[in-house]
Amino acid sequence: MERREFVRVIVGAVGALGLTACGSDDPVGGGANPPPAPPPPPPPTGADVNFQIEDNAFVDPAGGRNADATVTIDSGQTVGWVHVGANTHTVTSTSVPNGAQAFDSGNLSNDDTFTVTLTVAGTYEFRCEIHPATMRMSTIIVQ
Ligand SMILES: [Cu+2]
Repeated sequence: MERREFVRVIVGAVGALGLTACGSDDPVGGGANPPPAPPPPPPPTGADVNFQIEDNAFVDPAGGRNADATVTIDSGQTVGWVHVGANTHTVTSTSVPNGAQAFDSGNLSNDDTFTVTLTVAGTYEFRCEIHPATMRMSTIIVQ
């Protein structure tokens, strides 16, 4: 009689331990970890055409970089930039057609976006104010 009681106590203790160690809502429990989630895609800008901002280059949709990065839009269309790098960058106009507004994004971080709608025809040039020696002379042609 006494011995049977003892066995029941042991079984109960093991059961409780099992629940503690393997509970599905235990955040630090053992078992296989799920694979890490993939990084989210860059946010859409809603622009007609987008540059990507990498850490050493503005990149146009065709893959042109910096001085070779160019897009052509129609008057009234919107250009967007999506920051896909790690460091802080800006999108700052250095030259705009007569009568057009200069633009400056201020500091942008990863996943940030910036857009401008351009209505004055001509050639716009921009660079990164933080890295003017390397991220420069990209152009937008508005026709
Ligand atoms: Cu920069």
